[in-house]
Amino acid sequence: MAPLVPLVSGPRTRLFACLLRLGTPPAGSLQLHIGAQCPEKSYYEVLVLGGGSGGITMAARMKRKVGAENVAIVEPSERHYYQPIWTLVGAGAKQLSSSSRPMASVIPSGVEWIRSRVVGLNPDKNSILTDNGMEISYKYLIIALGIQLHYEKIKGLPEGFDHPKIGSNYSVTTVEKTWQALQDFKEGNAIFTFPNTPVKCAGAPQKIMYLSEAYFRKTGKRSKANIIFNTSLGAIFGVKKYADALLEIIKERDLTVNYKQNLIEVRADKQEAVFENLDKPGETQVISYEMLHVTPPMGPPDVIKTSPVADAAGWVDVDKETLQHKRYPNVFGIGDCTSLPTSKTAAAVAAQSGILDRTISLIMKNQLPVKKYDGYTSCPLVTGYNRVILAEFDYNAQPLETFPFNQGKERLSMYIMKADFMPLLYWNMMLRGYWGGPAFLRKLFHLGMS
Ligand code: FAD
Ligand code: UQ1
Repeated sequence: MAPLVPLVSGPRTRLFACLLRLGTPPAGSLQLHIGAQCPEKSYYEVLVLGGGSGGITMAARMKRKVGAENVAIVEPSERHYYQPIWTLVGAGAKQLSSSSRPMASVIPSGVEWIRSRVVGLNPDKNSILTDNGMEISYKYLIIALGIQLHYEKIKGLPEGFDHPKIGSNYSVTTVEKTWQALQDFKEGNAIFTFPNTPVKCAGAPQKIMYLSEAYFRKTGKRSKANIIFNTSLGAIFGVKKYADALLEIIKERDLTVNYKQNLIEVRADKQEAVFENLDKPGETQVISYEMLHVTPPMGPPDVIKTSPVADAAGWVDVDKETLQHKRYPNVFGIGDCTSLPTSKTAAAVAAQSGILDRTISLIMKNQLPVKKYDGYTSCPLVTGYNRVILAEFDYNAQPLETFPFNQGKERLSMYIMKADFMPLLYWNMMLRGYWGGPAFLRKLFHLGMS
């Protein structure tokens, strides 16, 4: 383990080079909140990689701990996205504009926003590299780079999205195409896919199927639609209680589920999808579609995969209880980019943020981390325009329900929570570092029994 000392000469030289490359900015333009491509400093006590759900949440918490001037976030995107609402955008129940805000507005005030892409991690030197040639060093590093989408691993994509009848709720550029395809639907197969990789929000690929079915019913097209869920997995959901409830709905609504079917090609000009049978290598099936919803293959961000912080599969190799890196004690991970063996969701990020806050506080005081993450995650399974089954579970795939009623049932109250209450909680509490998940509510509702 390298000593925790800031770099001095190298980064300063590079900071100068960065300023030269970009030209002299107008006075004051390197201010926080506009975001700076050349950071004000080359060393931060806490450096956060990624300004998504985990990055902003942790920066807000770290600001309270060490002061805003000692925290920086490296993030190239101009906008911050609340991705969970894309399920409803794809179904026409919410506007895409409601899902994002300027990045500047969610960076905690006083925290520096370094508007660059991370291209290298060097944990042995306590530094990272950015795409504009900056080397930034840190005392503590929090990695929150999310999961990478790989539409290009499906032959015919992403260019196939230029054709009609195809959409994907997983990307800001394709989510409205789902809603368009739904409205354009006339007669034929509506196909929904689940790839042969880990994904974020494992329920989302099927939520849009239930919403589409409800839309077809509402618009009198249901009898003309053959609805098919082709999944690479061998089960509908990883937690038995919710899987049983979903299989009931699937039967009731006459939906077809084919297991171990992996989308490998889209011939968008002919409206054909090609699937490989994962149980019979080499066997493929071509299905014509009138509507196709693609959940892309996903994987760890390239920059992590090729760095020393990765595990064998490419994820940030953290302890599953403390979120501290297994080999670099001043490095931590949160969210979709980590090796944590739980379902990758914003709800999980919320719960992880409380644990990580506590872990880092103790490490900063040279004490051992004590608080243990139980793998809490949640997936509001939207099963219609006013119905949600609220799945909540832990590392052991055991239900860990917040409310004092059976969450395995479809409920209007849980739909309202997902569609209207969650966004408020996210923007106003979680991103400000005040929401560490519903464990306290669970204890309250269950009178301290769980
Ligand atoms: P993200 O929020 O994705 O943030 C990663 C950030 O890293 C991004 O801002 C990105 O620009 C930045 N970044 C990437 N590469 C670099 C780089 N090289 N350098 C610098 N920055 C970089 N969760 C729920 O809890 N409930 C739901 O109902 C739900 N539904 C979902 C539905 C859909 C369709 C989708 C797509 C997601 C859903 N999720 C849901 C999942 C949730 O959005 C993610 O799990 C959550 O956003 C993960 O947070 P994160 O910080 O790990 O990653
Ligand atoms: C949650 O905490 C969270 O993060 C803000 C979500 O992401 C959008 C969720 O979808 C859910 C369900 C939770 C859990 C919160 C409660 C009140 C059960």
